Amino acid sequence: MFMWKNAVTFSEDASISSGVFQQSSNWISQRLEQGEIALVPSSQIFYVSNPEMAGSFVSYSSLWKSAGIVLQANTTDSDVSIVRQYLIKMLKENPEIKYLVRDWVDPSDYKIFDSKSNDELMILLNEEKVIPFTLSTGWSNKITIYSRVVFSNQFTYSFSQSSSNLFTRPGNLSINYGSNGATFNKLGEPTGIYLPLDTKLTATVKNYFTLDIYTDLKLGSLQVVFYYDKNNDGVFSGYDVDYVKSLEFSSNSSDWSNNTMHQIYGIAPSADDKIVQIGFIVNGNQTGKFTIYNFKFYSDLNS
Ligand SMILES: [Ca+2]
Repeated sequence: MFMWKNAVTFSEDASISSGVFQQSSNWISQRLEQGEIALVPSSQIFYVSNPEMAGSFVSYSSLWKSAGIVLQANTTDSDVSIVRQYLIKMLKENPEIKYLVRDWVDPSDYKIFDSKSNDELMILLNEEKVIPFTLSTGWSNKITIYSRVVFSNQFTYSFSQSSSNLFTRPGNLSINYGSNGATFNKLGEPTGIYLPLDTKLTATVKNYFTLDIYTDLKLGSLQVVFYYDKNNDGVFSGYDVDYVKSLEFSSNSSDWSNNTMHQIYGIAPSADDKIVQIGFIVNGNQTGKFTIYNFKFYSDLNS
């Protein structure tokens, strides 16, 4: 009874027709199997239409509290990014999560989803249903229901120790390996580490990666290069036979800031041929230190 009363109060405060929540709640309730849950902005409001589903709706607005961050007008981007990281971790580590509901009006939601963080949140969510509504003020908005996309970690490469696999350009580049990754001195020319893969990666499915970096370079860019094996001999056979596709990250586009550990995220370009090598090349003519750590590669094998 208590839950019911709270929920009704909430919907009146939000000035939103409770119909959209009811519709969302019904849609999800019809699709959740035993033991599966949906992350919703406020679980109380979702119980109203389907009280028998109590326990299947879990509020993620409490993430703010878990992250120790108070949501207020001057909440900083880095605060929001911490909360997003909590949500990402939650999505990655809890297979029972089937859906996530985004309320485009709810302030705790708005901050999390509107942030420009370069991270994997949106690749983990697949849009299933959009329910538009109009507020009493005349503003139109919507509720979006996402399903959780299940990615599996294909491999993690820590770069914490030397390996006979790795090679560099230029060839005599000195690298320090440690528990926090590989650090090399960027020369006045493109400087890179290359990782030929023991296990070839399928590029026809949806793939993404994360990589931790640390640098004192103010200018320059990091190119993550994927090498595709067109002639299918298991190695990169040169540009005239095989081909490459790359992603570029730079301090200019806020992909990193100096002297702080930063995680970059990117979607590996899809292709018909397998990925047989990955290169990490720092471009620009500035010299300085560049550290790469924990390259993690994920695939949605069902895509
Ligand atoms: Ca080849």
